[in-house]
Amino acid sequence: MRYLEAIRDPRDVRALPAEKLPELAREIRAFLVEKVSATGGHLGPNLGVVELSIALHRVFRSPEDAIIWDTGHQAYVHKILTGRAADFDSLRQEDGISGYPSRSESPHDIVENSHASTALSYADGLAKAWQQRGLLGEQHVVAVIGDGALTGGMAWEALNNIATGERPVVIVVNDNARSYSPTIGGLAHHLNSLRTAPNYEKVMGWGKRVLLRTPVVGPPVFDALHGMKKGVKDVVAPQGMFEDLGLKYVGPVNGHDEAEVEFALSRARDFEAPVIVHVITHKGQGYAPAEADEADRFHGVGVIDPETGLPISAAGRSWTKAFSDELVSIGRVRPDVVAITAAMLGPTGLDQFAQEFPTRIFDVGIAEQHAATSAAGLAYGGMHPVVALYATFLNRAFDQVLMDCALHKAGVTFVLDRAGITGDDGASHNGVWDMSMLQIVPGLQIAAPRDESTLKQALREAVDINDAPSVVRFSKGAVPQDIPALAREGCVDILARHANPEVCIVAIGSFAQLGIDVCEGLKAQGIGAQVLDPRWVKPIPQYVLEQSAKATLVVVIEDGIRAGGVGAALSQALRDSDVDVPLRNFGSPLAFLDHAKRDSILAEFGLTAQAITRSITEWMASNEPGEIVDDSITQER
Ligand SMILES: Cc1ncc(C[n+]2csc(CCOP(=O)(O)OP(=O)(O)O)c2C)c(N)n1
Repeated sequence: MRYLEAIRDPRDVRALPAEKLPELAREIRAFLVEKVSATGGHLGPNLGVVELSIALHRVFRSPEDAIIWDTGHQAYVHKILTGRAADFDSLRQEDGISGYPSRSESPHDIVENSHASTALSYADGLAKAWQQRGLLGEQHVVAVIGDGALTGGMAWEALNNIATGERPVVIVVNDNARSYSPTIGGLAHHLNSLRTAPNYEKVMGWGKRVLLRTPVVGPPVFDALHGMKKGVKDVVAPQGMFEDLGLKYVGPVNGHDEAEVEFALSRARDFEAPVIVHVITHKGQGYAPAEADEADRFHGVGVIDPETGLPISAAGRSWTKAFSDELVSIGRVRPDVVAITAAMLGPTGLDQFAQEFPTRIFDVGIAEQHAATSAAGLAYGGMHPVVALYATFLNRAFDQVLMDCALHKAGVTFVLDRAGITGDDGASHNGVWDMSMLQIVPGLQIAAPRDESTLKQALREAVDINDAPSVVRFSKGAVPQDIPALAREGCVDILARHANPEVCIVAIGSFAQLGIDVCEGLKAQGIGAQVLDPRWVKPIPQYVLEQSAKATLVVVIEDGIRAGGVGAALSQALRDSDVDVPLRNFGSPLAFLDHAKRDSILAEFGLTAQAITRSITEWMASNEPGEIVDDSITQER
C-alpha cells in the first residue's frame, strides 16, 4: 500500500504523478476488498468508482469545490482519499465511520442522506447560494449520480432547473447500467444507446486523442469537442436527450481510464455552464467474485471471505424470504395480484414472484412516488398491486399514499421490509417513521406481524382489502420462531395472561417476544399482566381498547418513533372514549440515530425486557392505591 499510505488529503492525490495512478487504484481496490469483507458494506459500487473518485479529487479542490455523492453508498473511495483510510476497520460500527458521507466526519462530506436522487437538487441549491454570494466560478459544484438514481423523479426536477443554464454545475453520470440489478426504463435505454453506438465510440475515441494533443485548454477546446460531438452524435447515435434539455453532454468516457476521466472533468469544470459528463464504469470492477455476481455485483455485502466472496455465516430464514414465498403462493390463486418494486427486486424478495409471473411484475426504477400512484392506477384498472419497499423509502411517497391511494379508496398493499430500527446503515435507513406517518391517512390499515405465520396471514388479509390501502410491515433480518397465541379475540392475539392482569402490554410486531419477557419479569415481581398482539395496529382494534380500559396501566412497545405512533394513537382513542387509564409507550425517541448494531440501539433506548420491567415495576410501586390524602386544606393560607 505504498501510495495509499501516503494519502492524507486530496492534495496528496493531486501531487502523485499520473503514471503512479494505476498502482494507487490497484491498492485502493485491494484495500476495499480487505476492509469491506470484514465489516460488510457497499463493495461493488465502490470498486466501480475508484478511477472516477481519483480523477474527481485531482480536477476539483475539495472541500472548496463541492463534490456531492448521490445516495452516498459509493463514497468509500472519496473517504479514503480525504484522509479516512485508517478508520476503515470501524466502517459502519458503533462510534466508527459511517457507510455514507457524514458531515461530522469530514468537511469533504456534504450530503449524508442515503435516499437516492437528491444530489442534483442539492447541487442546484448550492450553486444558487454560491452565485448569490459571488463564490460561483471560484468554487465549483459537482454532483455524482448513478444511472439508477437518475431514474428518480427528483433528479429530473433538478435537471429541469439546472438546464436553464444560469449556473455552472458539473453532473457526473456514473453509468454502470445497474441499480442493484440492471437499471430499467426509457432512460436506461437511452444511456445504453449512447454507450453502445459502436461508430460513435470509435469516432469519440479519435476525437479525444486529437484533443488530448491540443495544448489549448478551456472553453474553446470544449466547444470544439462539444461541437464535434454533437455533429457526430446526430449521425451515429440517437438524438441526445440531455442536449435536448439544454445541457452540454460529454461522453461516453471510459470510467476505468483515469486519464480519460480527468480530461473530461477538467473540460467540464472550465466550461462555465451546466455539463453532463457520462462516465461508463463496471460495478465490482477488479474483484472476480463481484464481477461474476449476476444478481447485484456485490452491491451490498455482509461479512464475507475476501478470497471467495462467500458469506462467513449462513443467514437464517429472513422476513424477506417468508414474504417472498407467501406472495408467490398468493399469486397462484389470485391472478389479479401484481407486484411493484422500486429498483429493488432482489432485496425486497420480489425476484421469486418475477420469475413465476414475469408479466405481473413492474420495476419502476428508484421511483417510490410513481410506484404508489401507478399502483393506484392498477387498482382502478381491476388489479391488486403489492408494492414492496424498504420502510424508510415509503417516506418519499407519503402524499401519493394519502391522496392517490387513500382518497381514491385504492386497494393497494404496501409491504414494508426493514421496518423499525435497522442499525448499521445509520440515520436514513432506519424504518422508524411509517407507523407514525401513516397514522394520519384516513382508511389505511396497518398490520405488524410478529412471526412467519402472522406475516402470511396479514399478507392474505391485506390483499383482500380492495377499498383502501393496506400496509404490512416487518423487521430486517431473521424471522423468529412462531410465537403461538393463547387465544384470538377479533384480530387480536393474546400471547400471555396472568390471573389478574393489572398491566395490559400491547406488544407490536417483532416486539411480541419482548412483551412476553416483560410479562414474565412482572410476574416475578408479583405484578399480574397480559400481552396483546393487535396484529392490525391501525385502526386500534376494539378488543385492545376494552382490555386497556380495564387495566391499571397500559404499556405499548413498538419498533418505531413514539411520537405519533401506535402508543400515541391508543392513548388518543382511550381519551376519546373517556377512559383515562395511564399509558406508557416504549419506542424510539424523536431523533436521527447514528449507525450501530440494532441490539445496542435497543439497549440504549431501554427497549430490553429488564429495562421495561423495571420501569413498570417502579411505576406500579409509586402508584399503589393507598389512602387518599386531601392536602388541599392544609395548603390553603
Ligand atoms: C429513495 C431510495 N430508494 C431506494 C434506495 C435503495 N438503493 C440504494 S442504492 C440503489 C441503486 C443505486 O443505483 P445507482 O444510482 O446506479 O448506483 P450504483 O450502486 O449502481 O453505483 C438503490 C435502489 C435508495 N437509496 N433510495
